[in-house]
Parts: sequence; C-alpha cells; structure tokens
Amino acid sequence: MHVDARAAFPGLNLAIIAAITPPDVEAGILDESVEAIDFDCDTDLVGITGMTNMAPVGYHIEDEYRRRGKKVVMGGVHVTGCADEAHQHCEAVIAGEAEPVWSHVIRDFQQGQLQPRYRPHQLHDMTGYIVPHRDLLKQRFYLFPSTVETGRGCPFDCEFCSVSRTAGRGYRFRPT
Ligand code: B12
Ligand code: SF4
Repeated sequence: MHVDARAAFPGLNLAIIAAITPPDVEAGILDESVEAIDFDCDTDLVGITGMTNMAPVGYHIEDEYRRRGKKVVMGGVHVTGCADEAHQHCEAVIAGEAEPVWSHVIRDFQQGQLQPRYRPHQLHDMTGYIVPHRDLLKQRFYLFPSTVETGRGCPFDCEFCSVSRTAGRGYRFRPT
C-alpha cells in the first residue's frame, strides 16, 4: 500500500491493450489522474479510455493531441454506448472489447486505413487471457497497485447499469 498515492487503483484496460499490441509496436501508458500529460510526446497513435464522467476531459485531451497532428482512437465503456458522440473527437472509435479487434486497428493505422468504427461481433471468451503489462503503469502513484481481473459480465440487468449491456449478460471467468 503506497501512502503517497494519488489515486486508489490503476485501470487495467490500457495495460491489457499494451499486452495485445503487436510486438513490433512500442506501447506506453499515461494516466491523467496521477501524472501530467505531455501533449508533445513522440507517439504516432494515441488511444484513450474513460468512463462517462471522464468523457469531457477525454475529448479535450483528444482535441489537443489532434491539434498537434496526432491520430487518436478511443475505446472504453462510455464510447461503447456513445460512439457517434466520441467520433467527433477522434479518428476511430472501438465500441466494445479491444481483444478481438486491436491488432486490426494497428494494422489499419499502419496502412493509413483507419476505419471510423470497430465493433467486435462477439465477446472475448477470456481463454488465452494475456497478462496485463503492469510495468507500464506508474505503480507508486496508486494506493492499491496490484488489482487482478477475475471475470467480466453480469447476469442481472439493472436498468441504471451499463455492465450487462457492454460486458454481456452472464459471467465470463478468467481461467484460474
Ligand atoms: C474497477 C472499476 C472501478 C475502479 C477502478 C477504476 C479504474 N481506475 O479504472 C474504481 C473503484 C476506482 C472505480 C471508480 C469509479 N467507477 Co468504476 N468500475 C470498475 C469496474 C468494476 C471494472 C472496470 C474494469 O477495469 N474492467 C476491466 C477492463 C479491462 O474493461 P474495460 O475498461 O471495459 O476495457 C475493455 C474495453 O472497454 C476496451 N477498451 C477500454 N478502453 C479502451 C481504449 C482503447 C484505445 C481501446 C482500443 C479499447 C478500450 O478494451 C478493454 C479490454 O477488453 C466497472 C464495472 C464492470 N464490471 O465493468 C465499473 C464501472 C466502469 N465504473 C463506473 C463508475 C460510474 C465509476 C465512478 C464514476 C463511480 C463514482 N460515482 O465515483 C468512479 C470513477 C472514478 C474516477 N477516477 O473518476 C461505471 C461506468 C459507467 C459509465 N457509463 O461510464 C461502471 C461500468 C460500473 C457500472 N455499474 O455501471 N471503478
Ligand atoms: S453489475 Fe450492474 S447489472 Fe449487475 S448487479 Fe451490479 S448494478 Fe446490477
């Protein structure tokens, strides 16, 4: 437990995406909740995640990167439901889980053919789950740096909740 932490938990989504990024592509993670953003950093493609409460800030960050000529793609729970809104701020929206489509996004980007939408047709079955690249997270900035994802989805469908709609109406467990 880190007493000088700036946030409670690190998100694992970008660490998972880094782990499924083709090996010839270098990946890095910047968490705006714990560190300053370097808009002039040397990157070819920026991928942004966020929940609904973070979307306005996420869009602002995307606009700043794009003003500097960077290509931006966005994914996560908010844009999975609001892809048209998000697309006003980025080149491509990944509406759903990254695992089935991320290698296609990278390939299309490398060929200069990014599509406006990537919407996986099925949920990731959680077999062959790749260990997130936690080494890319600044672990000292989190109170509890060692989170573990055990499963996705929910069999209930509470009307106020997005989980069963975005992650499926049932449990998918990660193999022990
Ligand atoms: C863990 C968790 C937290 C943790 C950690 C959050 C963090 N740092 O990431 C804590 C407890 C801190 C937290 C807090 C909050 N949370 Co929360 N949280 C979750 C939970 C349980 C799991 C999220 C997760 O890590 N899933 C695993 C990852 C791998 O999945 P993922 O993020 O969806 O990413 C996948 C895809 O979306 C996609 N993807 C995601 N990003 C990107 C980016 C790119 C570029 C690409 C290509 C793809 C991609 O690929 C990924 C891999 O498949 C979900 C519920 C759930 N069961 O999903 C709620 C959930 C995300 N939380 C929610 C909410 C509302 C909050 C709070 C706003 C609550 C509050 N009122 O304070 C706060 C916000 C905190 C903040 N910093 O502002 C809502 C969000 C709803 C929405 N419309 O956005 C959810 C869905 C719960 C719900 N019942 O609705 N949360
Ligand atoms: S995750 Fe969402 S749908 Fe499932 S029980 Fe909790 S609030 Fe209801």
